[in-house]
Amino acid sequence: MSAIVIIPTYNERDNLIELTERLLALPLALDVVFVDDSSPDGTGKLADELTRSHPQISVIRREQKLGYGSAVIEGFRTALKGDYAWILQMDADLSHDPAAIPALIRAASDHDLVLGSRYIGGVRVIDWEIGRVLLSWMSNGYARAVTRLPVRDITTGFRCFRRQALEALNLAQLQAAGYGFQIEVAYRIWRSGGRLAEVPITFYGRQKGISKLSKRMIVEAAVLVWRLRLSRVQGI
Ligand SMILES: Nc1nc2c(ncn2[C@@H]2O[C@H](COP(=O)(O)OP(=O)(O)O)[C@@H](O)[C@H]2O)c(=O)[nH]1
Ligand SMILES: [Mg+2]
Repeated sequence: MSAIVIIPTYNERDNLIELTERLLALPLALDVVFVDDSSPDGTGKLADELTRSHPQISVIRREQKLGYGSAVIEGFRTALKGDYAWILQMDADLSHDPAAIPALIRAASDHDLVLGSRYIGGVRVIDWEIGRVLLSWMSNGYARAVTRLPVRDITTGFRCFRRQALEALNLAQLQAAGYGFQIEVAYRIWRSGGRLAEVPITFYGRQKGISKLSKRMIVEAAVLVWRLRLSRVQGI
């Protein structure tokens, strides 16, 4: 059974080749879909070039910067048109090491959503200033306390879904962007009885390019967790 990896990109040209090499070197059959929002640095064009030599790769090129969450949703919709048993999500900036993918897929054989977790069994974040690690770690504690989601890393963007879990999600209903998007998806799957697992990963701070997720998204996520807790999730 096969797997596909969804990778949203915005100005990731300097990371794309190494990421692709590492993905294609894995000892498993994997398709890859980049979702690019017309990156000014030409990421989309480079991704198109990669598709010519690698049939496993495809690219969705969107005309405007519609945001991280919307890019991942677009990837989900595309993935569900294929017959993939597992659908993965990861960042393009080499923060997520493709070498962890086999472990994520293994855990997804008996779970609906597997989180690549920086915060189980310690804290594994390399090359982030201590303030950012603390903010992320404390945000996770806060989100866990409010939502009761029983996981240590709710905001991780390195994940593997069992196909059925994504099929059951009402993608049109997802509202949050940025970090809130990760929380909302995990919450809906959990609230509808989905089984969650965490697999330890090491997270590497980006070396090339700049972060696109903003402080505003942290505030948005902080409010979202209350909305999720207080709402009765109807459907998922
Ligand atoms: N298509 C698309 N990708 C985005 C957008 N914003 C961020 N990304 C990608 O989403 C991933 C995570 O963003 P990043 O800037 O690394 O956020 P951070 O790790 O929280 O600092 C990266 O692969 C980005 O290129 C967007 O608006 N559109
Ligand atoms: Mg990043």
